[in-house]
Amino acid sequence: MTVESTAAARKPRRSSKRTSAAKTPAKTPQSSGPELVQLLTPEGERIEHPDYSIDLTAEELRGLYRDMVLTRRFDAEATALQRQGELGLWASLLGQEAAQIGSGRALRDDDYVFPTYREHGVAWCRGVDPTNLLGMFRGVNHGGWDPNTNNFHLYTIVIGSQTLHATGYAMGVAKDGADSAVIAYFGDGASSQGDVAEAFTFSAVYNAPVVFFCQNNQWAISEPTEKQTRVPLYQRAQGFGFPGVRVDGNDVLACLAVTRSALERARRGEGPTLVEAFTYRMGAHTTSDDPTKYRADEERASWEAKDPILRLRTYLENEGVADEAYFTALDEESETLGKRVREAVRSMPQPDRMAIFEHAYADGSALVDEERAQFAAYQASFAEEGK
Ligand SMILES: Cc1ncc(C[n+]2csc(CCOP(=O)(O)OP(=O)(O)O)c2C)c(N)n1
Ligand SMILES: [Mg+2]
Repeated sequence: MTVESTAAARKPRRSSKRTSAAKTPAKTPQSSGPELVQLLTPEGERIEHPDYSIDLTAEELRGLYRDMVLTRRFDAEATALQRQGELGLWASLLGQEAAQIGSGRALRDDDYVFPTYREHGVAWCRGVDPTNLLGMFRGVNHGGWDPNTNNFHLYTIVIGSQTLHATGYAMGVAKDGADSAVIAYFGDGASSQGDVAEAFTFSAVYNAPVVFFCQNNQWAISEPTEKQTRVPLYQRAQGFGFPGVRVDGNDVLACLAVTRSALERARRGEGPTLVEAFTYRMGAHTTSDDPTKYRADEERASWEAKDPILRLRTYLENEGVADEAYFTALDEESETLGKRVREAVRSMPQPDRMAIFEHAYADGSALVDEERAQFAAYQASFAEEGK
């Protein structure tokens, strides 16, 4: 936000009559300008940045492209499955592939990830099988994977709370003397939560090796970012005493470079960094939402021109890094993935009704035992009635 627009936003309104202009808060974020770290323009042109450089092999570049394409394909399949009644709900990551793949590929195996409910691309990078993400959305399990297998915590729906989990975990990593890092994903809306402010405070004071990766996708359901903040989100870090950086969240190279640098800083014991990945939620908040009720088609269209996958494809083609045969083979791989996901979802077994009582407490609880017994008796009553 510019100084002028901040002032405009604070100016008292002269008339009590609400005009449409008064309803629309001043625009906070800029999507370009010197503060935005970018290494690949929307036109697919490679540019340099004085603080962030990256040098990838042809294979690594193709790998990033493949990750984004397969993640988008998986996401489209999940949306379709919800529409077919196979999933109760789905939170699409459409448009956020570069932010997630770039940051996800910056991680080491021993780093630990605390995601929201939308980090399907990061899950992919961690090696969590995409079908495992769907059980919870189908309502047949309570998580779907063992977090410690891939150092990828379970999806977290309580907005912002995972930033505190990540901070506590990172403080533990530091106490262990390990040089691994922790990354917490959250959204622009979550940045308004007290949990996030507490996580910032604790991580700064304890110099915790954590990267706060905020995907500013411009919307928190129907609330635009400018209703969450008077300053660009990355600038919030300054008040807590650690660096903040805004990266083009649709530029996979920049997201990789910036996250890598923040993780290295954490490993060196220099504490947290806030990365604001400036991106856009191309789809609905979830399949239960209808964004046409609160945002204009032109907005989406303007972001389509910045599509993260198209710009990398243009670059790969222009540089001769990938040819037609490569893209055709990837299309086939995408279709195979879609088919595998469809089949896996449709054949997921019905859940064990008693499973909800498991894993609530590591050492059990008298109250949970009582509830388990009550529920078992209730279930058994149906069998009795049938006799
Ligand atoms: C503590 C809490 N408050 C409210 C909600 C309801 N809720 C679910 S998603 C959401 C918006 C989150 O927006 P943002 O942080 O920008 O993430 P995005 O969905 O855009 O990825 C809200 C308010 C919740 N899940 N948890
Ligand atoms: Mg958001």
